[in-house]
Amino acid sequence: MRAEFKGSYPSNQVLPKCDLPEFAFIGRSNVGKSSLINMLCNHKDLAKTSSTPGKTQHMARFLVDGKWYLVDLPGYGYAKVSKASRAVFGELIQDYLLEREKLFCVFVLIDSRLVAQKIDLEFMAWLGESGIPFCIAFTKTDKLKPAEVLENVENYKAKLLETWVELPDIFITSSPDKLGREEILKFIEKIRKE
Ligand SMILES: Nc1nc2c(ncn2[C@@H]2O[C@H](COP(=O)(O)OP(=O)(O)OP(=O)(O)O)[C@@H](O)[C@H]2O)c(=O)[nH]1
Ligand SMILES: [Mg+2]
Repeated sequence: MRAEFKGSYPSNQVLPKCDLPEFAFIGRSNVGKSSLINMLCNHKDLAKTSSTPGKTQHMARFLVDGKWYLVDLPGYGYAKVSKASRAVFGELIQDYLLEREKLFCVFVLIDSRLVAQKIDLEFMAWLGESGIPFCIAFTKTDKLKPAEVLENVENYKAKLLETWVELPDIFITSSPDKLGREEILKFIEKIRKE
């Protein structure tokens, strides 16, 4: 697998049009989006990571094998939130998600250590209302015991089933342990070929 950085963009308006499939990574600041992209690409610092939340402010695109893109989006829930509903998840994020024609699937990243957070549930509800396909990747599972991961994921599913009829595809990941890499890459391959 060969991944190359293709550019960083401050708004959806300046993002070049493209005909290749895109897979975007999104979630609260510091949840591990950039780390997961690096892990998938087998690359230590392709996407910039940081222990300070809010590191990724622009969207960055990485071309994989010349055939498809991984998109690293800024985190939500960190920058001060405007009252205008349009700005809840950031203008850049909403413009991109609503307008991108070749967006095949959004990976919503959830910190496996936390109980379901309102902002994530609202974000997924918004994706559903907007007809944007998504799946969930639980991050940082290396920080928990296996039994705790299972318990938290089961609780999360139960929470989702309070409002959703069906569960999305779910991936259990750890960036340092490379957990979930094969599963996610297989999933992307499958969607690309559909
Ligand atoms: N132990 C562990 N730490 C992780 C994992 N994923 C990310 N981290 C750490 O969490 C911090 C944030 O990771 P990033 O990948 O920069 O998070 P992000 O979601 O891109 O953050 P923003 O760009 O600020 O929204 C860094 O210190 C990472 O090393 C993981 O799976 N396990
Ligand atoms: Mg980031």
